[in-house]
Amino acid sequence: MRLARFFAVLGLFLACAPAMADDTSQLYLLHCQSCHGPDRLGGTGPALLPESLARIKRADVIDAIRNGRPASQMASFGSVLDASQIEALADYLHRSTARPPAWTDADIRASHRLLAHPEQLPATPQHGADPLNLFVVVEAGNHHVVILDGDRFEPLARFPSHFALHGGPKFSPDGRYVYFASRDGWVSVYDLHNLTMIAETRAGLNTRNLAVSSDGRWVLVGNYLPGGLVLLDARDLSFVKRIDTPLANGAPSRVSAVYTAPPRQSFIVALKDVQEVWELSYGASADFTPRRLPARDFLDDFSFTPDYRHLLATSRKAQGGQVIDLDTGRAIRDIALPGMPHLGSGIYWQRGDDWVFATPNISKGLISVLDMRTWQLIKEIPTEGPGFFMRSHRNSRYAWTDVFFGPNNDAVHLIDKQTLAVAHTLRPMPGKNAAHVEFTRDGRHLLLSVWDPDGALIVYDSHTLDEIKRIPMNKPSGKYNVGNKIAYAEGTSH
Ligand code: DHE
Repeated sequence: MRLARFFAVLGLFLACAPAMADDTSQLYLLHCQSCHGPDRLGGTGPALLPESLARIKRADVIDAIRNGRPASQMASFGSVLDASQIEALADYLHRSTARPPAWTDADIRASHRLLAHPEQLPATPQHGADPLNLFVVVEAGNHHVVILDGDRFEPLARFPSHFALHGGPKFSPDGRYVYFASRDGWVSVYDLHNLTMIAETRAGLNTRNLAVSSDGRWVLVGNYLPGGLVLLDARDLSFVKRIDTPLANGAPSRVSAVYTAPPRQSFIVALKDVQEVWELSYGASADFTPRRLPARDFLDDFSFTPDYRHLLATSRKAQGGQVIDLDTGRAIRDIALPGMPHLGSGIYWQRGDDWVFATPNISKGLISVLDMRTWQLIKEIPTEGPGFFMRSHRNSRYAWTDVFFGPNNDAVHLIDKQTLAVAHTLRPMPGKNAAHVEFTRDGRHLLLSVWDPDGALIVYDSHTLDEIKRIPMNKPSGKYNVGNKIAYAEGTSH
């Protein structure tokens, strides 16, 4: 009798008490683990670790649990869980796991999926469009990728991507294959000739980006969790080896980003937690032993001169940037850059007889323009707010840059490349964030993203600035023209 009363009271307590840690882990196991994995490392759904959710607001996590996510398998739990349970789950997901998450070589190997055999597929394009004028468009709002014919601006294919692609997709030297990295650690390779996925591998739990060697043989992946580098075979993404980074605070240093430097036949690596820049040769003696260049700071955002002799680098922690001679390994110049320049989105162009490099700034409303001979700052162009991306083309009179942050984030500025003044400000969809541009291969047209759930990809004539077409999309983010990318064309990202 006493026992029965005890359980009745306990039941009442459990029903009334706000969800507590143990209850919450049980809720997770009951409702979430079948898709997101028992250790929250991901499964059919993305990983739910603090590192994976760092960029997602608590309110958005609560909304996703309560209402589900449209166009995904994420169901709504609003009718199953009450408000306090949903909030407790959101907090639980932002807490570290009991055991530090691990992702071993065996895990990488086991994750590998070969979905098609390229040697059994036609070796020529099967879609009837110009293979060098295709666009790869990331539709971030619903984690999809669209392949667009860059002459007719018609989609040729649309397929789901892994959770939160980040960094530009990278291409094989002939433009046949495109490689994607998701923040969730998945790397995929897609055959643009046959519009089909070839393979995928999970290289880590939290990944920054990838680079493809200019000989098309290797894919190098930079990871935050676990830190370090993972080398894959570019043909089928099979695991080649892990390249450990130095220990920092007891764990391998996180990798901020990896890049390929074609004239040097090497990968360049930005390390988040140690003051070094690494160069890994993939040339004749491709043993991937790092050449370790000591740096004066933690450098985590890079750009390069066209010949890849010089590296431009900034630290998110310190102000300014520096130019490093990659041959000698020495910093040759400090650059006076205020705020938080986003060098990775910087571009260069010819101005008169000189070449200039311009970079947007994530924390200040300005574009910094540098003379590439002297590395002097020659102009700060005021904008309507901090920006993220910049683009141009050899045949375009303007450099396009967005206002990504703040109340004016619906504006894009067109900077005259010779006068360095804002020549036009467009508001393609007033009130909606306009960001990221990419030109067609010949530079006659450009595609602009309206980064909104009810957004669009807008095609402009780059000379008249007339709108040619509007393709509705859910948060289209980056888009990448195959021809411009494989030629490392002036004005686009590398
Ligand atoms: Fe990016 C490229 C770093 C946040 C969208 N981003 C890059 C690159 C770096 C970088 C180093 C170049 C690598 C490459 O292309 O392979 N990004 C960072 C950050 O450090 C930062 C500020 C914070 C973070 O936690 O990652 C950051 N980036 C964002 C975003 O919030 C954006 C807007 C949305 C998102 O997807 O997360 C974003 N980053 C992009 C895109 C590119 C990119 C679309 C490729 C641009 C291109 O044109 O090539």
